[in-house]
Amino acid sequence: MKTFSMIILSVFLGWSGFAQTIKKETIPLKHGAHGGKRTDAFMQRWREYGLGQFIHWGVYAIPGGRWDGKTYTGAAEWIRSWSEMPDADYDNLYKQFNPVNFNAEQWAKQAKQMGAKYMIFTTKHHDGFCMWPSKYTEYTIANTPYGKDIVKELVDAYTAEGIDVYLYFSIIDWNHPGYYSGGNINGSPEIKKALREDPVNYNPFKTAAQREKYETFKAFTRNQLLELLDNYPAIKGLWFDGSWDAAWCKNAAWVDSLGVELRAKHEGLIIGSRFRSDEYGNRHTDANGILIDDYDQRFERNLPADMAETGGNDWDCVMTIPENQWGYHSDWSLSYVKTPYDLIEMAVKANSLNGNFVINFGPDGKGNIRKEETDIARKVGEWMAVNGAAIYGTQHSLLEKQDWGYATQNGDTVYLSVFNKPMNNLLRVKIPKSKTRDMVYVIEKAGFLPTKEPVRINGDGKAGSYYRDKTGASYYDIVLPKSIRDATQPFVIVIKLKEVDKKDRDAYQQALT
Ligand code: JFZ
Repeated sequence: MKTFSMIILSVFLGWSGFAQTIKKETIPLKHGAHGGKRTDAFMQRWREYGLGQFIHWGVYAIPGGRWDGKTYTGAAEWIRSWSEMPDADYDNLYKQFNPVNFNAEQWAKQAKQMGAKYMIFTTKHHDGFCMWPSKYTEYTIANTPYGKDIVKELVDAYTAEGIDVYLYFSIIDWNHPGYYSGGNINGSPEIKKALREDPVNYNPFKTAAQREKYETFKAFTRNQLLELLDNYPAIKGLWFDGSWDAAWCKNAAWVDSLGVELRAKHEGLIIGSRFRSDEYGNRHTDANGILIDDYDQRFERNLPADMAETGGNDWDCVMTIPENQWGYHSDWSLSYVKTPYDLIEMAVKANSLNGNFVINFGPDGKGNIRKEETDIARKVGEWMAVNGAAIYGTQHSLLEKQDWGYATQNGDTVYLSVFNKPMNNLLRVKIPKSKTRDMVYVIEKAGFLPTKEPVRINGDGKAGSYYRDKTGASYYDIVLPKSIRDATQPFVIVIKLKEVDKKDRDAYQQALT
């Protein structure tokens, strides 16, 4: 086996204050990452979203995880692959798709109230059914009793509410005759190894006919993507799925050129790491460990533990409300259903690690958003309306993760989102030493975000107000205001940091009283 020798370099990233290990570019790649982190305004806007909404909607919403009196316990949008449901039954569902209660404006208003800044919509999931009237197949919304262009309705309604729209597009298509699955390269070490060792001669196809037909699928996929960009110029990006397939990875050169074409057609287009692999089948990061495309999409239903795990890259986390249901499932008793505060905590954690957090909704076959999701949207939105400053536009803080919750930062303002309130109502906050010699951080101001009331620091800056440890970090005890002592929900304390000369610190602390 050919082994890739790599030199591991420890690179210190000053801007975020953590050490990241990246692999030095030693393997020549034609289709690896192209260029570094984007700095344009489109990507800057993406970074500031903080919170988004995902919507999985398609004909799978009609069975809603149940067929012929039996319940499918897998993800509802995968029901076609369930042996209990005949393919022909599934493939005829679209003839009944008539979501009479669908109201795009209402969905968009709800998303806005929840605080979502972007929305990702499933234009086509693995089943191949198109929620827009694609010219390239009959299997679309145009041939349902509903008939109208759902993608257009949603793009218009969300854009009108100021919410950016991204289009989810599956490159697995169980409906197209040319589609071929070469197997999941993540799930199969043999495939992964074969592609890695001899990418030129590796052949995922069993017959020449399959290989030829796959060319029609590639042309179809390209046509559909160009069509989406033509039809919906207001969208900001494409959210790909299904790219773990060996046939797709084998076509890395073609996929790469398709990406170039899509970007040239649509200014600022944002594409995540789930679109293409390098020529050796490496996904998300290439053989040199560098992120492929604009942001890391590997954190699905899963948050990174710390900044090191993010590699310093842009990333998003898409999250289901039940354990693993994206499309509508009529029975949510099958798994734990997250509460609004579970989701808020994940959103804050994601933002504290420089990621965006996206909550998934699965409307039913009639176009209703279920009551549980509506309640969650409302409660998340109520929290965001008061505490959103802790999320929108914030970044990884120079304050480390602490027992009570997470810190996020915007300039010299630090938001302390408290999920574990200390029993004694003193919030002990650790503030690291300044990186500048002879300088230290002090808390210039502290307040309670919901009511804007200032909060006291224990000891009023006299003895006992803070202490230092061996690393030079300072610890402050913030006295939680009376109004929050019986809190039943997470809350935010906001502090303003000031960097002062060490010798001025004691004087400064006293002045604070
Ligand atoms: C995929 C889909 O199969 C699923 O139906 C849903 O649309 C989701 C958003 O994406 O599922 C995945 C994709 C990637 C991983 C797991 C499930 N992954 O990387 O672990």
